[in-house]
Amino acid sequence: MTISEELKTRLSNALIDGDAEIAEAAAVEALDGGADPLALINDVMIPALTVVGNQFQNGEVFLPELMLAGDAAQQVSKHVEAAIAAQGKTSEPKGVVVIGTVQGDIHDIGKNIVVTMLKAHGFRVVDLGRNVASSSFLTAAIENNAGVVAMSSLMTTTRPMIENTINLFGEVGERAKYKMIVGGGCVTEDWASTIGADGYSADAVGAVELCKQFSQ
Ligand code: B12
Repeated sequence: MTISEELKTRLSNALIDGDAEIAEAAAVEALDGGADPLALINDVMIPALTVVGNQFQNGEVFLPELMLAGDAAQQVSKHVEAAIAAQGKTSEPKGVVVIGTVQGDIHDIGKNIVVTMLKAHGFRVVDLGRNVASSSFLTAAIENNAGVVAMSSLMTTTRPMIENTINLFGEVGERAKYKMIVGGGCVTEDWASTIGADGYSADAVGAVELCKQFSQ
């Protein structure tokens, strides 16, 4: 079902203003009304957070406002993730995916959405959380006999940690055993191919598609 323009605007404004209470209530209203959780992310949450991100970059708002918007987004995410999980219908086990946000980066809202989507599609997900060292990705991949290693980075300053991790797997002779996929706001397809990643996607649906493709 499509969300009314009024509800979209209310949710979007609440996210931009960092009003967690109104944002959460609007998200619940939309989901209860049959809104597609992925449409809420793509059509409302990401555009609203992009507005806040740009305002922050331009010095129109500061860290406290960014944090409030982040908190509001997490409240929305909680319900969106529950709705995605409720839609999960796969019983057949798929492969193992080790995932985390790279070292130095604490952004995890998008990564958590990817985790939820993967679980809903039957993958066993080893979520290492955020600020994850390259060596932790390696250890977890080996210990869990993973098929895919997925890395998220939202900042240009931490993006090199993705490359470091891929290189570390190569240095210890483990690179060929895993498909390594990348994503997050500052990652592009071109950059992903220059560092030798096996796959890139701009969103959680694409992340699931990559993992399915690599688990066949
Ligand atoms: C919310 C937010 C925060 C919150 C984070 C809360 C949290 N728990 O995540 C808080 C307030 C804590 C925060 C802190 C900071 N932030 Co901030 N933040 C944002 C903001 C507004 C939204 C990010 C977000 O959640 N987007 C929504 C999700 C759903 O989208 P997503 O993460 O991109 O994920 C989707 C896809 O990318 C993809 N995906 C994600 N991961 C993966 C992985 C794989 C493998 C695949 C295939 C796909 C995939 O699927 C997801 C779903 O579709 C962005 C602005 C923006 N435009 O993104 C700035 C932004 C990322 N932050 C920024 C900055 C600078 C910071 C701080 C350094 C600020 C400061 N001075 O302290 C700190 C970082 C501290 C640190 N060490 O990490 C900058 C980064 C600039 C840059 N290019 O390097 C941005 C871009 C804002 C800006 N325009 O300046 N931030």
